[in-house]
Amino acid sequence: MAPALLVSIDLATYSKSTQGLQSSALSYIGNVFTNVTPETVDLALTHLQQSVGRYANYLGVTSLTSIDDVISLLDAGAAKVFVTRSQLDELLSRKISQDRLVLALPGNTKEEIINAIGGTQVDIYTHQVSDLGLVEAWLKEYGTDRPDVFVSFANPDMNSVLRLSKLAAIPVVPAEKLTVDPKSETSSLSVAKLIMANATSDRPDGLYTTLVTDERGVALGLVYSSEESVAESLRTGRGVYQSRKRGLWYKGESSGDIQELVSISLDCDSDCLRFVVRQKGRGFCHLATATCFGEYSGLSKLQQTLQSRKASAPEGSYTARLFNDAQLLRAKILEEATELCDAQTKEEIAFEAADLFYFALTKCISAGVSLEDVERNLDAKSIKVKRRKGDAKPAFIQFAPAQSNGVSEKEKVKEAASVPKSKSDPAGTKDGRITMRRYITSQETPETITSVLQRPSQRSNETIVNIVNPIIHAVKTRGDSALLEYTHKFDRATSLTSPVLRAPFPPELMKLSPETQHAIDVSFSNIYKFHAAQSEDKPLVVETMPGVTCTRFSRPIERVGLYVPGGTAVLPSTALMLGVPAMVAGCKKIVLASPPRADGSITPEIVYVAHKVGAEAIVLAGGAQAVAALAYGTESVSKVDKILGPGNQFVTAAKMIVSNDTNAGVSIDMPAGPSEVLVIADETSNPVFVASDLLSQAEHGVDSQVILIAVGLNETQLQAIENEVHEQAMRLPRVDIVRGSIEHSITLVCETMEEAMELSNAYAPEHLILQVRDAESVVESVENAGSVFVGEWTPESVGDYSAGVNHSLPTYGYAKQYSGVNLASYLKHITSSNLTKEGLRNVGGAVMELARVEQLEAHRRAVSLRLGVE
Ligand SMILES: *[C@@H]1O[C@H](CO)[C@@H](O)[C@H](O)[C@H]1NC(C)=O
Ligand SMILES: *[C@@H]1O[C@H](CO)[C@@H](O)[C@H](O)[C@H]1NC(C)=O
Ligand SMILES: *[C@@H]1O[C@H](CO)[C@@H](O)[C@H](O)[C@H]1NC(C)=O
Ligand SMILES: *[C@@H]1O[C@H](CO)[C@@H](O)[C@H](O)[C@H]1NC(C)=O
Ligand SMILES: *[C@@H]1O[C@H](CO)[C@@H](O)[C@H](O)[C@H]1NC(C)=O
Ligand SMILES: CC(=O)N[C@H]1CO[C@H](CO)[C@@H](O)[C@@H]1O
Repeated sequence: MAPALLVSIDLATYSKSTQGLQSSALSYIGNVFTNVTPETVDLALTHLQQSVGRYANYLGVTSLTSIDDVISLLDAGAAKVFVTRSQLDELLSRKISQDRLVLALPGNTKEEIINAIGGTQVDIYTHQVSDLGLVEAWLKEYGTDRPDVFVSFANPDMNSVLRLSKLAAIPVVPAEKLTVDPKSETSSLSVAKLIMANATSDRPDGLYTTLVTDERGVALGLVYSSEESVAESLRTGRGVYQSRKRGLWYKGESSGDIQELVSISLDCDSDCLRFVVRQKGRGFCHLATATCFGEYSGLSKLQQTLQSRKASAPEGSYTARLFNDAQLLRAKILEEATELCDAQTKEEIAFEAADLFYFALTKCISAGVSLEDVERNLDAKSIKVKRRKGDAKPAFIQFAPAQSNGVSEKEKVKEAASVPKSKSDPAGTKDGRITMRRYITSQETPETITSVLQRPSQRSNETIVNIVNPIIHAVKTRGDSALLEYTHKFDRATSLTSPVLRAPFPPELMKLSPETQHAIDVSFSNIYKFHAAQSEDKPLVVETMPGVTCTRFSRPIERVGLYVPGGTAVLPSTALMLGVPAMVAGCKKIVLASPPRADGSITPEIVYVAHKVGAEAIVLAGGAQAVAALAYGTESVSKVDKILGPGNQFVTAAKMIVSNDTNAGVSIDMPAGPSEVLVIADETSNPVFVASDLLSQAEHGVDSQVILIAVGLNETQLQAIENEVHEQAMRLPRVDIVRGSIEHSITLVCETMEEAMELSNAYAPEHLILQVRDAESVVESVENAGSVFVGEWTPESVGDYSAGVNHSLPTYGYAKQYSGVNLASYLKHITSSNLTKEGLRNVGGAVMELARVEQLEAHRRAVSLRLGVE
């Protein structure tokens, strides 16, 4: 947008007043011209620094000014610099945009003008014009489709300036010749008249449509102006308009909601004015809202809220804490910045960026910096011409190891795989078919087979630990309030006011269809039976020597916390698998934790299970924050002694961390990873069943891995299974997730059952399905597996839900060291010994000898004194 008028000032004069032009009414026009000599370059740089973003600076330099100085001036924020022809050529060759340059003509003869114009598209400045007719003729000839033409006058009188204004030339007029006082003597030029010289009205009443905005450009309302009201506005420095009924309208004169004028400008075709103002009082609208289109939204609204909180924050409010606790604010900004870096989906990124803006703006407002200041700064940076290198400071490079966005190449693949695939994504497909990669073991090296059996890489735990640690710390130190904050944030359950739902649970929170309730009851009863059978009805008693009785008896772990994940699936079965054994074991206090839905509620199935297993409470939280609450306790969450249950990587990391903290005094069930299944099939297997088992695991999540070991199958038989996988997958509602997990899933073709079991034991699957001849006998060679499903009539899903075995199983190869959740997971075994005098005599000699060898004399004497020997 070409300016209507440049106010020419003498830098030396204006720089004497510290405020420069800012205190002058002329700043409302927003365009200043000043001459810079090689001697005043520094002065000009200072001037730019103070005014950039407030008004546009046009600078005229002399032929002696160096190119480097011109570039520095542009870099410091000069809107345009008026230069000589040779400077222009040099600057263009240095890749300075011609939009930032104006060619100053050496003279004003016809030849000089024509020569200068020849072929160039750069703006023109013609200096000290005295022959107005010549310039006028020339402007008319060129029409309006030409670069901007700036004109200064040998004798700037109202008539000359207006004549060129009307031809859309841009007059450059010395400040001392201009006036904003309509009553001043006639030798001065009225700024209002000059601005309005080229304005047009498309209205019968001749008024000018006027848009009023705030400094951020948010529309406050629509009004009308006349040349008179514009003049009054400039004179008073306030928003003054023309009311269609009441004449001149000094906005806020009666209500007190006045406006400080910031700038006045015309739109591209000069038929609409824009007033930028600082609104005072309650707002622009007569309804006392910020704008005539309602209240502010977005960043403007946030700024308004923070500013009012700063003025009078409710005591104890979070914002007040942030204003008063610089350390907390610093930590939040760093935390949110990290979370933004780690965000992946559009929703996550918007969510995290909003959080970061919130804390960043809090920092600004607390220091008296406004959004307007920030945006001025952005604008100033946007017109820099020297490139910033943009590298990160060394202290921050460590947060982004090796690759960009802090994610290593390997992790990138993994992260990408965590996003459900779209229909058009080739992931997991080959020639349009959903298919697992196939390896024939006899044709591959053992190293290849080992490497394809690797689980998909987990995101390095350091990253996760760095995210999880502050969460645990916050919940540990701030209890409920931190727990709620994270739940509001991560689960969007912003309406939640208490993090705990206590028993007895209201019946309306566990309303289920009769079918669902029956299914849960059946599963409950089977799981109960199987786990009750695992209990030892009487202690183990062994007399190891005459009179030496050793006993082992069990006691339930008193307080257990059961984590039931939320997320993409509703998991009442997990609540059953964790809760029933706890109940059978006789744990005194059972607490469930599960992330609430966005409305703050918990699925009724889980509440019902909690009720059936006699849980004391449900903690309405998920993730690391729930684990921390269970481990340390909060005002309303009871501390527990052991935390069990599956979860995502954050839950897993949090469990590892709290179990490692001796102050927490809490243990965990086992390390966990994404779910997995390994199916062994031979020629007796039914391809339909095999494919269905593979897919029932693949639909858990894109992280899941499924493996097929095909024993002695020929091409026809392999094809049959692959066809089924593709066809059944395509009919699944969760086909997009299936594609993601199939992408890192494989088929191994081998010759013998022995080889198949060797591969399976090396992999140590969470679920092992044996669809082979005489499956029962194969179980004997199972060394490592979470749970085994024997024969073609035993799909994995029965174990997942209702058969009775638990489904909380070791994944990620941990089946080599750990058992799945079982009754023993909820028990401690205590031993006791009880000797008769006779017994001590029998065993005493051995004790005394070993105590002597270990030089623990008091140990020895505890026996010798009792036996009266030396
Ligand atoms: C992180 O990895 C290290 C080394 O691989 C391991 O010792 C540690 O237990 C892991 N920590 C967590 C929280 O998974
Ligand atoms: C466990 O605690 C020790 C000592 O506090 C620490 O060095 C170690 O890194 C911790 N391990 C995990 C997995 O957090
Ligand atoms: C694969 O084996 C089946 C059953 O023994 C047989 O019917 C089929 O012809 C074989 N296919 C090939 C390609 O050898
Ligand atoms: C689950 O429970 C059973 C029986 O309680 C237990 O033996 C096993 O270790 C756990 N995992 C499996 C394989 O079901
Ligand atoms: C020790 O065991 C014996 C036999 O098992 C029993 O008679 C006796 O009461 C026990 N003594 C104590 C102190 O428990
Ligand atoms: C009233 C008037 O002179 N309007 C002119 C203002 O300038 C534009 C070009 O920028 C012309 O198109 C108008 O005719």
